[in-house]
Amino acid sequence: MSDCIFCKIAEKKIPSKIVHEDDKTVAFDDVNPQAPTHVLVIPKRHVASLTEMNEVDAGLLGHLMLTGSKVAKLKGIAEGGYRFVINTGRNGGQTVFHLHLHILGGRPMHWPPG
Ligand code: DGP
Repeated sequence: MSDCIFCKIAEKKIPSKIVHEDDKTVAFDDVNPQAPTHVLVIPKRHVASLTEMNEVDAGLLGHLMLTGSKVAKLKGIAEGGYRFVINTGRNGGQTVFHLHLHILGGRPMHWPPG
């Protein structure tokens, strides 16, 4: 989508620190990290949020999770543990409306989240 910042990151039209890329996803460092390691994994295809996904997207969603797990290993946080977050919609705290998986690690996480 032309005015979507994460589409522009996926298309390399704006710079980011890319950690991993394949034919379906791009993973890059969050510009405003909330933990020592904070990476976002996005589908290259524009999808506004998890709410827009349905049964035909099950493969892509699974791929997003497995890519997140791969990134956690690449970043060296898999052994210590990490957290996946998908903020969805207004009450979910979503601010960028292109589906993204947060991978947070490098410190103990709190529960419940804020
Ligand atoms: P969310 O609140 O779940 O929609 O998270 C959006 C995240 O995206 C937030 O942690 C900051 C990050 N972000 C926003 N704009 C940019 C950007 O231009 N580059 C990068 N690398 N991250 C961004």
